This record gives sequence, structure tokens and C-alpha cells, in this order.
Amino acid sequence: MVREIVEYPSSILQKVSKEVVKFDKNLHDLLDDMYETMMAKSGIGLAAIQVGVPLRILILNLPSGEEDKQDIKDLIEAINPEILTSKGSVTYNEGCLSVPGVYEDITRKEFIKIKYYDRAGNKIIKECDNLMSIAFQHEIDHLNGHLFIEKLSYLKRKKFDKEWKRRLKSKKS
Ligand code: Y12
Ligand code: CO
Repeated sequence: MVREIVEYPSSILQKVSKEVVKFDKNLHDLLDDMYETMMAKSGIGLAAIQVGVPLRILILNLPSGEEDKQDIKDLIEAINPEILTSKGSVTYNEGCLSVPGVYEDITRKEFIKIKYYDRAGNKIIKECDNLMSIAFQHEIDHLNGHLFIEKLSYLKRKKFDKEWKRRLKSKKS
């Protein structure tokens, strides 16, 4: 089932998500819905809080191969993810399904080592670089109630706020 995406400035997006303790059918149904929702909305990453569920779950399906296409075989389902180590610095023009139409250069760690659990409860340790590293950090920020726009400079944030207010006003009328 495709679920509704929670958009900025909803306060839901500021919630700190809770650890998953049961690896059961409810979790599997949520993961399936998150995948359907992400694909329906043309996303490459999604956190559970973006569909209104405050649990520490994220999914990623990054484009790969010669055609740079998404393939379900590359789908990552990460439950209770934790960054163990990080180093370096990389800047990428990020977007977010909860802030549609906004793309901004954000600087993050280039390399991370991450621990998470898959849907069966198996522990996974993975070393990531570039887009995978950026995507994990973007989604883990969601689990802690943060959005990429919070990383903008003061002036860029003011410009964003002004444009977003204008957009919300024109949506109402
Ligand atoms: C690198 C940086 C950030 C991430 C987080 C995951 N972000 C997304 O999946 C964003 C997707 C997105 C898709 C949109 O829709 C279309 O392009 C059709 C969109 O909407 C508009 O631009 C209107 C906004 C964001 C992962 C890796
Ligand atoms: Co996002």
C-alpha cells in the first residue's frame, strides 16, 4: 500500500524515532509499504517517520549499473541503524520526499561504517562511501528528527523559509 508522505513543516518530522524490538509481520508490512511508497514517489531513500511511523527504520534503493537505474536487488532495509565510525567530507546536492522540489548542497562524512539489522533480525556491518554514505546519513538524521535543510547556512535557510511560505500560501488559495 502506498502511504502518504509527511511533508515539512509537520512537527511529526521532528520526532525522535524509537528502536524496533519486534521483527514481526507488522514490521515486514511496514517495510513493504515503505518500498511501494518510495517507488511511487520516485524516491531513492525513505525513513519510517516520513510515512508517520516513529520507528528507527530506513530503506535505500540507490541507482546503479550502466543505466543508473534502481533495481530491487539493491534494496537496503536498515533497522535500528547506528554509525560506528566516520571520516572524510563530501558535498552532494540532496533532495527529500518530505521537502519536494528543494535540492541543496549538503556536506557530510564521505565514509561511514554502519551497523543495522535486516528484516529477519540479522546484524549487518557495512562500510559505505559516497552516495550510500550520504543517503544513510540523510535517513538517520530523519530518525533523530532532523532534516537536511537544517544544515543550510543562515542566509540559504532564510531564502528557503521565504520560498516555502510563498508555496504554502499559493497551495491554500
Ligand atoms: C542522496 C541524498 C539524499 C537522499 C535521501 C533520499 N531522497 C530522495 O529520495 C528524494 C527524492 C525526491 C523525489 C522527488 O520527486 C521526483 O523527482 C519526481 C522530489 O520531488 C520534486 O523534486 C518535485 C523530491 C525528492 C539519498 C541520497
Ligand atoms: Co529525507
